[in-house]
Amino acid sequence: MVISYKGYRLSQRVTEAFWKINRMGFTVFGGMGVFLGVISLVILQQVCNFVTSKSIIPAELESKSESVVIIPTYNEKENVAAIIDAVLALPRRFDVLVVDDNSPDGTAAIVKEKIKEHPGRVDLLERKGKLGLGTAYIAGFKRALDNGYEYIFEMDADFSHNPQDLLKLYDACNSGKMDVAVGSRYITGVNVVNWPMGRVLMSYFASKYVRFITGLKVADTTAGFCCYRRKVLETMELDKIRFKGYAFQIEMKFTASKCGFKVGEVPIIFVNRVLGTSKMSSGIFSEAFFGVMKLKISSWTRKYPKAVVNPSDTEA
Ligand SMILES: Nc1nc2c(ncn2[C@@H]2O[C@H](COP(=O)(O)OP(=O)(O)O)[C@@H](O)[C@H]2O)c(=O)[nH]1
Ligand SMILES: [Mg+2]
Repeated sequence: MVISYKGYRLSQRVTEAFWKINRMGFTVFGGMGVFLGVISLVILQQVCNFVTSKSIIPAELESKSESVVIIPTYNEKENVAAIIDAVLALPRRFDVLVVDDNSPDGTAAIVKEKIKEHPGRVDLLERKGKLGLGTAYIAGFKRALDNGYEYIFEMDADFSHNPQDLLKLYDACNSGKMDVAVGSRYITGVNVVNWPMGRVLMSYFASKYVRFITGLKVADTTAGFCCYRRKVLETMELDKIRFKGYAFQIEMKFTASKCGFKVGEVPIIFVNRVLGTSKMSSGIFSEAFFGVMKLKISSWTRKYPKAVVNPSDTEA
């Protein structure tokens, strides 16, 4: 058991020494040992108070994170600092990787400030211009794999996705129930807040259409709030992913499922952005409409790499 205090964690060695001294005290002094244990806890608390006031290495820098949240941005200066802060404040450690497409509003400069504030926890991948959401994620996935992360998340910058739900997505994958956990708006009715009715209906029926054509057993196929286990992205041949907008999200889930991975859904509530503007265009909708048919047709001949089943995964 690791002892933490005010967000700081005692090193494994100090913790072990503390428990050993307490056990010895109990063995040697019997009931008196309990009293000594309480006294030593009080002393430990005072020491921690002193050390934290002098500042030692924070717990967040002590160990490397296994989770990274990729946030693609294009003109998100109103949201980017707040969304990074919200992710870093979660009770479990998630690092952040922003993929910015040279946003004219200076989003990248804000991220650079955050990197200085939180060294080792925030990263920025800068691209030359607006190249689309799909390629931004592919570039982000590659960097996340290179950096050794085990759980790799997709999330928008605009607070449509609640950072607290990252914990639910993490649990779904970490428990072994899913290899891809999709934050789903449509698994329990329609959980979309403040979108114009036309957009809700479009998104809902688009998901039904995708399900009908592809046979994918996912209610929210265009969702952009997901957790991928590392092995999924390693297996999927990322360079073969072709689409850029909503079709990209569909292609990712379809390909993961064709490779034999468990793609499941976790209910979330999606809230329309309050700050900044949407970057989605009508071209992205038509890409999705025809792209789905292309995906299905090409799947008849394509050989998908198969998921390697790890014996420890089947036990969970
Ligand atoms: N890097 C990058 N990010 C993008 C691009 N297009 C959209 N985004 C980001 O992708 C996320 C989702 O886009 P958004 O405009 O909110 O789409 P909507 O929620 O469907 O209206 C936001 O964080 C955007 O800043 C792009 O071409 N490149
Ligand atoms: Mg949005």
